[in-house]
Amino acid sequence: MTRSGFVSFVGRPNVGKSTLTNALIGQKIAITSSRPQTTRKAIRGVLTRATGQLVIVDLPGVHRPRTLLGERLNDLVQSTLSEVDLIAFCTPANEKLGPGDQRLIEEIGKFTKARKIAIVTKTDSVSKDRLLAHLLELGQIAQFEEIVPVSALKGDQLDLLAELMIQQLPEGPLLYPEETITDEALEDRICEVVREKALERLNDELPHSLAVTLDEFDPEQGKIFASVWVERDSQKGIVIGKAGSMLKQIGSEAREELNQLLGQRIHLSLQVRVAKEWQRDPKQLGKLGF
Ligand SMILES: Nc1nc2c(ncn2[C@@H]2O[C@H](COP(=O)(O)OP(=O)(O)OP(=O)(O)O)[C@@H](O)[C@H]2O)c(=O)[nH]1
Ligand SMILES: [Mg+2]
Repeated sequence: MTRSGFVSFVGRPNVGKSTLTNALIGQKIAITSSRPQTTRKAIRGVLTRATGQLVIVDLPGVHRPRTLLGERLNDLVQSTLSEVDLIAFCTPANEKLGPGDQRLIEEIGKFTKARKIAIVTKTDSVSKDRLLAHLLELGQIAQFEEIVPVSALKGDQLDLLAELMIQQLPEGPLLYPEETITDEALEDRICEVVREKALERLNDELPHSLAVTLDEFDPEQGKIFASVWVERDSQKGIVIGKAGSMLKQIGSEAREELNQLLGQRIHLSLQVRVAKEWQRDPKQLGKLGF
């Protein structure tokens, strides 16, 4: 008999949830970056093993919302947590457990239907002693079925984590065909690749102000037309850069990855557009897919 069900990864922004999702699935399905608040939707990855099937739901990092977008993302986290079988609280080994973690652990406790485990991420970035102290402290502040230290970067303990998570699931048949890795639409993945490249290139508040939409995708011709949205006119110039240099760089990095994703040489055309204060405007949010 196999086990199957859903686990969601929750934690503060930037703790490595999406990197871990990709490492477990063995393919990049979620974009990642060194900037907090990279993930903006629930991304599902499917992991099938002899013992069962685990659907990983990677979520946006939980933070105090300062915009309508932030509120919507927190709502998304709440509604997802009410549906999953297992909640995996993620906390990085190289940061002290703080009030943000404490609050989140309390929040998670409200979802009584789900079992809870803790994942300590980025173990490669600390000494053994520090990791041990972190694990002990975590064990003291809350009750988890398991506490698993991992490094997505080094691939440490990933097999063990996958198996432990499956063991927490109810018995049941596979939910997706065995070869499935994600149910993300190709169109959405394309937009996310472009956003990822822009995120790492841009500074200050700009990463938060970015959104990407697809205007046209012609797989036969290998042509992609996408829009990079910013919130203010002044940001438009920054994204375009001197004589278009910034946008060119973002475009060429995105194209390289899209060539691989689509398995063909593609032509990518990016346009920078302004959606005034879109993170706070319900109408604009709707237009951008939130
Ligand atoms: N050293 C180290 N860094 C890691 C590891 N996993 C993730 N990171 C880095 O941590 C940063 C954040 O990673 P993400 O996976 O985007 O984090 P996230 O939790 O999904 O962030 P949000 O989507 O903003 O909530 C990136 O710079 C990653 O390269 C790891 O195992 N070791
Ligand atoms: Mg993420």
